[in-house]
Amino acid sequence: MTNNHPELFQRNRHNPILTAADWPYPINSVFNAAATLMPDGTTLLLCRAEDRRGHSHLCVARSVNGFDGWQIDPQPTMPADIERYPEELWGIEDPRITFVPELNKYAVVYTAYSKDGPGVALAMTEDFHTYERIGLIMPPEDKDAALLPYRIGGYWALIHRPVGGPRAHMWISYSPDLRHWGSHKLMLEARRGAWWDANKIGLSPPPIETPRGWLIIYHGVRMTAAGAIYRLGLALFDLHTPERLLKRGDQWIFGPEERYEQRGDVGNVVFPCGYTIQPDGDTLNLYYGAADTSIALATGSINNMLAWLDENG
Ligand code: BMA
Repeated sequence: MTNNHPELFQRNRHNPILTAADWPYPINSVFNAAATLMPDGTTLLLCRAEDRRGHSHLCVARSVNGFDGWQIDPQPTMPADIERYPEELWGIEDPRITFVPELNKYAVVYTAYSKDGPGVALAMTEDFHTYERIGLIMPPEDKDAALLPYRIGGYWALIHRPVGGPRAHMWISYSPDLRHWGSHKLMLEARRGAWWDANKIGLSPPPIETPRGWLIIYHGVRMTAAGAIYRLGLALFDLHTPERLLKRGDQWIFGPEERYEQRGDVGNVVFPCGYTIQPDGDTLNLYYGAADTSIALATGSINNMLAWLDENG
């Protein structure tokens, strides 16, 4: 099938916008960053930085315009806390930020890499300086998780991607207190066979709330003889019953095309963990890890994504 639509995302001409060379201390790579707009309009990225042991920690970078002039914390903002949280033994990765108005705090959901595999951990913060860990909320193997910003029917909701068998799907679970999780529901299944999103999918950035539903950008992993290709697709879910799928796109909408996406520690990977929305309420800045090596930015329109789903869903 040909691309009979204009591209939904435009890459920033400064891409990649952050690399290890920008870092104030030695690291191997920086990628898969969570994002949020602070009350003063500053863009905050909570970046996954990987050291030369291969272990990751999180580090804050701030920018007034969201693409350059980054102020990077002089040391790791959130290192793994192995003493108190042994499940963080091999580092912490791939954060997603959700601002939670009821608590007036940001929820940071991240991957804790334990010796039994990756699990989902949660920490709360007000300022991105100090973090109050809640600990592991989904045991291994589970990752690609984000919290919804408010309770649904009285319960907090977490989207995540457990791995139980040969295929890995997106699930949603509910909690009265952010600590105890249940009412697990299958949300979106990986397809089979030749599909771009066969066998393994996962949530990319946190869901985007729109009047028509939760718009979800998810990644699909296509295994080929030359390795995996990580690409992005769209799906829309009911606002009040988020496990209810309304529309799913058949084609991927964004994939590795530029050199910095195709080459790096893990080539052919675009992996967004965060976005910000510009003051017009429609323009989305999508921050993505490129080839597990650097951070890049692409910009799109929420309305155009919804219109694309109407035509291609
Ligand atoms: C996935 C993720 C990411 C990474 C990607 C490609 O499993 O957990 O951390 O960007 O693999 O290596």
